Amino acid sequence: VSLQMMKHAWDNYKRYAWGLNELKPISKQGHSSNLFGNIQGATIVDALDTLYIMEMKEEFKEAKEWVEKNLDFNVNAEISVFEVNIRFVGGLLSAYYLSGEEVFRKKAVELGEKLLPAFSTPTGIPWALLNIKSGIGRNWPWASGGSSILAEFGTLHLEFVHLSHLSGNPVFAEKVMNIRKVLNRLDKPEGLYPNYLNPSSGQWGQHHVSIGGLGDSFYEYLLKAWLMSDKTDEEGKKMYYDAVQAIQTHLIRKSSGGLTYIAEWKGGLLEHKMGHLTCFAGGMFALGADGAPNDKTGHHIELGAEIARTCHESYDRTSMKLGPEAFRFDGGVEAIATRQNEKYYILRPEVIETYMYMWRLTHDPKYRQWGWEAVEALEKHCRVDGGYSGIRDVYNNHESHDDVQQSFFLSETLKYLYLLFSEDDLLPFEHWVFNTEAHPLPVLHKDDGNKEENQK
Ligand code: DMJ
Repeated sequence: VSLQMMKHAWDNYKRYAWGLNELKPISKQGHSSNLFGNIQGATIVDALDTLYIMEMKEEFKEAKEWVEKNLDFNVNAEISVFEVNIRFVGGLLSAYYLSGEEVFRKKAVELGEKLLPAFSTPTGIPWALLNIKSGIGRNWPWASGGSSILAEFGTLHLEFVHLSHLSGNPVFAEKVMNIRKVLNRLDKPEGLYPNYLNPSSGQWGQHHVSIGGLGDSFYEYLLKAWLMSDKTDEEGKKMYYDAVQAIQTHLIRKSSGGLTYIAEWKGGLLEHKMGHLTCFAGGMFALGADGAPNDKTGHHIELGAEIARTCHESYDRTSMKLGPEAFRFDGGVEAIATRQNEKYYILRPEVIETYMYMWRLTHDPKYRQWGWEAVEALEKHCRVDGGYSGIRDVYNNHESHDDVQQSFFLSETLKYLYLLFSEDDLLPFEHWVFNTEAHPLPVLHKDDGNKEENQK
């Protein structure tokens, strides 16, 4: 089924928005997001590995030809360093590792080089935004006193380690190792990492902590850096399990109805709200269970299972059976959005992502059932003639479509669905780690280096 869904999403993108970043499936035209500046083709690059994995060979070939002929980074564009890294660099790296086609490696390294000027700050903590022609960077005007964002500068590690590996140039890995160094020098309030860090002063901005937006994939990349290093990156491992310990103590709560959730922390006070984005953490806890210190493996799996259940409830308590952007545990509600501007669903993957990890790690059939419920809801409410669209209010009985087919729907949501219903030996966790945009990157096995040494 996810294959049919991918075909529908791809064919319509191709028909109405080929070469542009994303598709507007209702108005049947291109959608350009300013996150990628003038860089074009986000959907193509994000979808490459999904096409490959689903064995959509013709489509993969067309996509590859587009990359060869048209993907151009010599543009005057201000881009989001984070978004371009996770979608474009990540997408190109996976396409290279899966297909072995040199063009993807070349483009990934070329783009990585374009991103390097973002690190020219007094601390080496990169800017959020970068003009890839002039090399001038800056931060989001709304971010606490000129701060960089934890989830943005903390979500470069996996890709940059691979860029060094593939190019032979250590500079990429050095840049991300320095980010760790800066973080390790700082005092952390209650062991937590605030979402904001000023790249000039090296001091935290506002003490807001989140495992959802602005924080999320920083934690994910600590764990995955350790896994991707074949469990040799002890620093990443320690930072991950220490952070999870603090998250458990200060952020994780149980509602009176028995639902475990992860709250947000603002200068010591809890906001009892959980974002759709936060739902990825169920899968993360389960993935990290194996290495948990002090015999806590079972506990981490259980935590993952509880988060999965809570996020499933957030879907089940809507009329469309698709989850809202954020749901609350206060004012007499549990796992329900109370504010109008938190009721939308934009084809995000995190809940299905967690089902996929929970399925692989426990084989409890309920995760496939829950995934199937999501498929039915997507088909019923998000599928339109011209592709798939987000929904403005999942509690309404009538769809109001937002008219955007997000590129992560093809790279993540459909890929995780496909994996949920595949055998475990398709991209097995011992050999592959998924970047935060669901692009698989190979584990760098300890003996790989030796093999290369021997070949030289
Ligand atoms: C994706 O770009 C990535 O999953 C990112 O980590 C969070 N936001 C979107 C999907 O919701």
